Amino acid sequence: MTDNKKLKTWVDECARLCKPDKIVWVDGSEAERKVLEEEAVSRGRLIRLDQERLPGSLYFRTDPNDVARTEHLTFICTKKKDDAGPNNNWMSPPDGYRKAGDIFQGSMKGRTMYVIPFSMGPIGSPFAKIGVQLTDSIYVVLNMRIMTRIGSGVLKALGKDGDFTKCLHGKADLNVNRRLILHFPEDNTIWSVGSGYGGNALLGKKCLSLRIASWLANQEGWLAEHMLILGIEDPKGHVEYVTAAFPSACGKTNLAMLIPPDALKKKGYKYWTVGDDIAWLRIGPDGRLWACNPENGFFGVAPGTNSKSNPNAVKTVQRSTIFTNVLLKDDNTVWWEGADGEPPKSGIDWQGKPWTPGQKDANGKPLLGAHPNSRFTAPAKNCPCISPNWEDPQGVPISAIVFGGRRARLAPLVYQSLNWSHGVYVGATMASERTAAAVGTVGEVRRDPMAMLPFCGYNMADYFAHWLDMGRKIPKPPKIFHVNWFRTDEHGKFMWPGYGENARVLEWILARSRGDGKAVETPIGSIPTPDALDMNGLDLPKSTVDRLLHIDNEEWLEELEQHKLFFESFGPRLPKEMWNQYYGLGKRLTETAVLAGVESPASASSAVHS
Ligand code: OXD
Ligand code: MN
Repeated sequence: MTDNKKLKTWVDECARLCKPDKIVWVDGSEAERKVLEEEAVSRGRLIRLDQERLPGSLYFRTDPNDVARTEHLTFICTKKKDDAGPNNNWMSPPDGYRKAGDIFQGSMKGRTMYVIPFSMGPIGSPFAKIGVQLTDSIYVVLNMRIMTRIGSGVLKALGKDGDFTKCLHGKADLNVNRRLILHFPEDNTIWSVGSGYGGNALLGKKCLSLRIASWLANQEGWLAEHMLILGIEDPKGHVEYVTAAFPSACGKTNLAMLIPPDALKKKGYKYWTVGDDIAWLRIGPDGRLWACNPENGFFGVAPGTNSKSNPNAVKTVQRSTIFTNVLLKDDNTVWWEGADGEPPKSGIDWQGKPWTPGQKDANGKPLLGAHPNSRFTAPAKNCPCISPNWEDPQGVPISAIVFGGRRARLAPLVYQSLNWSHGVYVGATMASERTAAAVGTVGEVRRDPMAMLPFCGYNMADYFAHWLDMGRKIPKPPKIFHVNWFRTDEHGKFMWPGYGENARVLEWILARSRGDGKAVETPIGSIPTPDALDMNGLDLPKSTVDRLLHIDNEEWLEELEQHKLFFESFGPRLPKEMWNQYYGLGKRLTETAVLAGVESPASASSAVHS
């Protein structure tokens, strides 16, 4: 237990509200894991998978109405509505506590309340933040064991007077009409009720490590970002690190675990995963920006994961993994759409119903064995390419920050921003097109600044100001880039092969960060000269490379209109520097558009430099 008075008082308070039959303090031991698993399996909540082929692995189905993050039920509860900003749903703190309190009231009767002390970031690291989650879900406890560092070591680090994020979670009756995910940044508190889905219920992840952490980071002078962290080791053994932010369905986990193509591998480069979803960044004593992955595992999307798209992820989930809402095969292993090999002849689908391949629903649509958002929860240490430095308490130094979206047109394969402030503008105007898999019109562009739209715990106008401010404070800032793996040709086919081939772009990015690498200046930033990307072993016509790097001033001028509308939604709170960047881009585009009347836009602006 603990001698932290604040913690004891808070646990008592929550117990009085939720009225559990029993309170269990989670110590994080192996013996405890076995007891919890046994209990969940014997009560039919979890299924033990084939222990020879998937040792230590478990299977779980969520309620069919509880399979994804519910952004419309997610709120930032600040005293002033404007502090939450137009990017968030807002509720006043008294309303939030009252509404969720009514649902929590007595909701743990007949259940156990688990107390999970957890650390985001290695325990004791200068990056680390401590949280304590109360929950009535064993599934949540078992997932938190993988995704965070939990137990007695955390209580020790918390000590008698340490502060922590108060995270109260309860399943209640899993009713979508009685579900609320509330953040009270001014109280360092999260209340989540009515959902057992990871993104809503594992409170260390999106709720603490992004929404609350972004608020704290703004106050304390650091950054909490929706970014992967990747290490690239050169043939001499020197490792450089990049972070990259992409909206969902843009291949973040795949990029984090990238395996370069053979032609590049031969040069002796090695790729190392530090994190696949969240980066906390601080200014180091050497004046560079240093990053830490606050998580301890991967909560990855299963469908589409196979030995071609992500061989390292396939190896990562071979043991000690919890699979959620995938297809359960008759041999007690798992499958999902886009997994290796043929679909099984039969199985039990994510809703617990018998399934055979080719089954259709009443409207003739194929019935999926795995939910499109089905997940694996796997320990980071399982990953064959996990960086030897991934738990370094000081983090890893960052050479480049990469922003990216899914754009069929417009954005070139890669470009480098002019400087930090322009890089912030590039991140702030980031956008992605909706895919057929998502609700909404296909191709519709959604603004998703820094991939943080669903995760920024405060007014994004202030968030942009904070990014600009950080630029003024970092003596040796990383360079900022934008990539687009998703440009298509006139037949709608991707022009860039993606996956491991993205290493070709990363090599140029690192070269540029060191001050090498050939580039052409354009109105939107610097792009590689046609010979600057190493295309060895890749059979891509030069005309395709030219099209991948083409910048159409007219299209960009249209895009600029969208930036304007987006910026206007923040009113006067938007930093002036964002408008300066907007006017600067407009000016550069119009000037080169005039020149382009004589020459093509790319050649008109081609001031080659290296
Ligand atoms: C995630 C997400 O689960 O971004 O990582 O939704
Ligand atoms: Mn994410």
